[in-house]
Amino acid sequence: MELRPGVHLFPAHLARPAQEELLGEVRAMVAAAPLLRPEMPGTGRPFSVRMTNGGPLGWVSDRKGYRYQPTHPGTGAPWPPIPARLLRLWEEVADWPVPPDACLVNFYDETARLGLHQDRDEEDLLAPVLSVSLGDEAVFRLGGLERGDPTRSLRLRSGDVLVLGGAGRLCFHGVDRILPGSSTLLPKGGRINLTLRRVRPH
Ligand code: MD6
Ligand code: FE
Repeated sequence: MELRPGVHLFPAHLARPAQEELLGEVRAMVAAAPLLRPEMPGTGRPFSVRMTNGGPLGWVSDRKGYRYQPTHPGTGAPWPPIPARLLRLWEEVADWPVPPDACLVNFYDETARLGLHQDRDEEDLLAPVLSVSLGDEAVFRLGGLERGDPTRSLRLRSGDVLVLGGAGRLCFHGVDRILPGSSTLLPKGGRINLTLRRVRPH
C-alpha cells in the first residue's frame, strides 16, 4: 500500500510466529547491547524512547550530537549482528542492491513518544529505511518533505513493515503515542520498532 510517493506500508507482513522469533532475536541483541537513553544534542534532555543497535554501525545521540558509531557507548563493544531474518526481509522488500549496515532498535514504554523528524544522518540518503513494528500499536504521524506540510495519522501494528524510500525517503514522521494493552506480544507491554538503514554508500 503506497501512503504517498515512496512510502510503502505492508500491513501484517510478519505473522505472529515470525514476530515471536524476531522478538527472541531482539532480546538477544538487547542482552549484548543494553538499551540506552539518548539525549538531545546541546540540551542533554533525555529521550522518552530507549534505543540500541545491531550491525556494523549504530545510531547514538548525546550532548555532542547525533552520529553513527561502530561500538556501544556503554560497553565499548561492537554492536551485535543484525538478525538474519531482518537481512532477508530487507532483500525481499527494500528493493536496494546492498544490505543494511545499521539496525536501530527503539523501545517504547506506555508513555514514550518520538517527535516529528526526518532520518537524515545517513551518508546515503538514497537508500530506503525499512521499519518493523512489534508489540503495542503506535499512533504514527506521517508528513511531507517540509516540517510544516500537512500530516496524516495512521496506526502501526505488530508485524507491520513500513518503507521510506525514493521520493518519500525524507518525509517527516514521528510517534504521537502508543496504545497500551493493544498487543499481547510483549508480556509486560510496550512497543519495539526496528529500523534497517544503509548508512555508508556502496
Ligand atoms: C517508530 N519510526 O515507528 C519510529 N524512521 O517507532 C521511524 O522513525 C522510522 O518507521 C524511518 C523509517 C521508518 C520509520
Ligand atoms: Fe525515523
